[in-house]
Amino acid sequence: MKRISEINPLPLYYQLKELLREQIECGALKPNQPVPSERELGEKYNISRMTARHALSQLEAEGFVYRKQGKGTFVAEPKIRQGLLKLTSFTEDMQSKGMKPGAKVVDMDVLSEDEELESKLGASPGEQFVKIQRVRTADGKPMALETSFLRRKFCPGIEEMDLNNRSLYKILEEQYQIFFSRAEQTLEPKLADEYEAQILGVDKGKPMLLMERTTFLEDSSTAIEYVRSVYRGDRYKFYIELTRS
Ligand code: 16G
Repeated sequence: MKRISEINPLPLYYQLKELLREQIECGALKPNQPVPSERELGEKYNISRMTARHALSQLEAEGFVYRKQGKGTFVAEPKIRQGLLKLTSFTEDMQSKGMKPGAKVVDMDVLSEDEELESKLGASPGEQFVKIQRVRTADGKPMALETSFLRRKFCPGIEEMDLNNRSLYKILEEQYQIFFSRAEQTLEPKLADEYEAQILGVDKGKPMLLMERTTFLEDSSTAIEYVRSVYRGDRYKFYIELTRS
């Protein structure tokens, strides 16, 4: 058994947190299995309950465990490991992982006279945009809040369609013959605001990942879609392969 040591210069709570994290990552502690209580951890590793509590709350903040009121602390499901190199849709991403994709429309609107969108999408002054905001789910659980803005002249009438539990990219391809070829995307951390927290079922202030994507047609220069997606930090990790040439 690995020990927690006073001689180790790392704080005790940190040593315990790392030890538990290793047990979770190697599968010794399985998803949805209870984590030993503060008292049990205190006795087992000869540390105070306060130290054990600190370690558990750090693990919770990093998305490795979750708490159930009055029931204790449990191991969280492993995060979804999402590659960043391919231009894929949420539906394709989830299906490739054997999960059932879902979408719930929470807002749909037609906008115009929006200078920010005009400049992000290289649109003409006064052009109309369709705003589609959806909560994306995997196996019924909320994962992300996606807010897409489409140039309406390329997909007129899309605002009348029922986009619940449907793939937007599939609709764009099949009904509007819009085939994307590339996208520019950024990724940055953010904290959940009240709205995102409530709609995604997390606490306000939890870490999230904000992705912004601009998606272009096959000619590579006509932008059609600008998206802001807020992913749950406790459910996602993004990866990218680097080569040294
Ligand atoms: C992805 C895209 C989003 C797109 C959506 C379509 C980001 C960062 N990326 O989530 O731009 O609108 O897929 O998915 O949000 P769908 O075809 O399943 O509706």
